[in-house]
Amino acid sequence: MAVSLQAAVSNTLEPTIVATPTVAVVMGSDSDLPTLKPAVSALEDLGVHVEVRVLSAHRTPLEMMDFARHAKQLGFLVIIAGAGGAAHLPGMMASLTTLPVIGVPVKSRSLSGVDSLHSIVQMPGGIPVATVAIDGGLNAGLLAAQILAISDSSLSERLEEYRQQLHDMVVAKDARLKDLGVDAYLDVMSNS
Ligand code: AIR
Repeated sequence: MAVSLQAAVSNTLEPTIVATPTVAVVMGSDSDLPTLKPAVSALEDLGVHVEVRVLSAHRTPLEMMDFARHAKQLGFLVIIAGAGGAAHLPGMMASLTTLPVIGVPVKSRSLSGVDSLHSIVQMPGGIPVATVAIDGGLNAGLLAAQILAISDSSLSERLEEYRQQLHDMVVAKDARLKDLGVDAYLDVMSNS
């Protein structure tokens, strides 16, 4: 999907120019990148343009605000925001833009991501964040693609193909399990 090139107009920071951006994948720390990588890969595999940024609601609040306020002008259509612990990034981004925001709770060391999940999912009425599972980067990417596919029929077809591949994979596993039996199937699984 071609989106025209636009520069951000910012009072506080230098404008960022993004080439044909569609989905912004933002995270509170680079330590969140492994969780967000499946979102980036899924979108790129589906031919969707992605821009990836580290923006912390607590450590770089002004940069986070600037990006969220200008995301629409920059040409983004959907924002995926991942954070862990006191994970305020998705909600704060959602409060600053009417673009759809998909929140990804990142698994934290102390509380296994339940803190992140609760911080993201319990938004007040009026400011929605579509929250996926803890470490649900892949589904965030797919959900963003499904939102874009509403107005992009070729992307919609690629998503149908992806679903068909998922279906065929499970059917093949079922046939193999029937063929090998439980013990041999588990042996093959543990050796692969
Ligand atoms: N974080 C960063 N700024 C605000 C928050 N909530 C989160 C990051 C990361 C966690 O703090 O999203 O999941 C730990 O970050 P770090 O940089 O210490 O690894």
